[in-house]
Amino acid sequence: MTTISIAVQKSGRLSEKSLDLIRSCGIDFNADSRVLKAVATGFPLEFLFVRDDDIPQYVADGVADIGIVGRNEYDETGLELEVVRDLKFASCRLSIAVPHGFDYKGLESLEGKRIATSYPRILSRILKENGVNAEPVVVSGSVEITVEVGIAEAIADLVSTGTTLKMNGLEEAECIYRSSAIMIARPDMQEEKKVLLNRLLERIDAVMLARHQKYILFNLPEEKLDQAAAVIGGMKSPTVTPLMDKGWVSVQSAVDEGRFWAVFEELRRLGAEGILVMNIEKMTE
Ligand code: PRT
Ligand code: ZN
Repeated sequence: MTTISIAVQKSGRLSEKSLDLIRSCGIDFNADSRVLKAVATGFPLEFLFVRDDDIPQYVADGVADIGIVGRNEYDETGLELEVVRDLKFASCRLSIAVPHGFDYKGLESLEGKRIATSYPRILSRILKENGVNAEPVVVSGSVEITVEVGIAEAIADLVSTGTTLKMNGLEEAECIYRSSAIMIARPDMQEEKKVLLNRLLERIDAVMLARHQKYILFNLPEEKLDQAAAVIGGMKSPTVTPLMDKGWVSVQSAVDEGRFWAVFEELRRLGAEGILVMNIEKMTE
């Protein structure tokens, strides 16, 4: 039987969320065997637990068919694989940070300066696109101390909350690149494996779509139905059921999470009662 293999980070910022996503697709594995390899239950999939830096190369070499990795790690390798999904977790930005007192006015302020980074390929590309000549100083960790110790005048490092920069006396000057976890795949996968990948992607899409929606159920005076439907908007028309109470209906619909509170308040204003809100586990368009 054909199986596909997926490389995921063994331990780090991507691990839990990668595995949660796969578990939400009805695929699990025996946690005890999480050494290097594990065989999934519920889907013909094999896991490979490795360091994130190695994932793009493993996929390129065919050691794994697909992988979950930060876009930053993938872009930094310069490999050309297929990016099949943006999974939208582990979001971060690559930012230029400078010490207090550095008069930063844009990338041109970096002309002739040394910039410490773990992402020299991405940084060089952006500097080049902006016509700035600066010298990337490659360090593999603790980028934020390089200014203090005098090996660089500025840094380009990943930021999520900004706390690390502040703690090291640096100011975030400009975001130059955005990243989140992506799923990469070998471009030359066999047909049978492509079929499996598409089945997996269909499940991932259903989970990801559901994560951004809430299911809402409420009672409403029937005469307000058209207005309520306009407020909800959404993918399809809401389900409406008559109630025993004459002139009242029960309405159900999915609502975009980002608009949820605005919709909620507007429905209250229209006279909605007994509003029930539920998380959606899986969903298709
Ligand atoms: O051991 P292995 O090599 O597998 O893991 P790793 O240590 O290389 O990677 P890991 O687990 O730290 O990060 C994996 C991926 O998570 C990265 O490649 C990014 O795509 C993503 N990610 C998201 C981050 C961050 N947020 C992040 N904040 N990666 C690193 N950081 C670091 C950053 O380098 C800085 O040191 O966190 C610090 C800044 O955080 P804030 O919150 O203080 O701004
Ligand atoms: Zn790493």
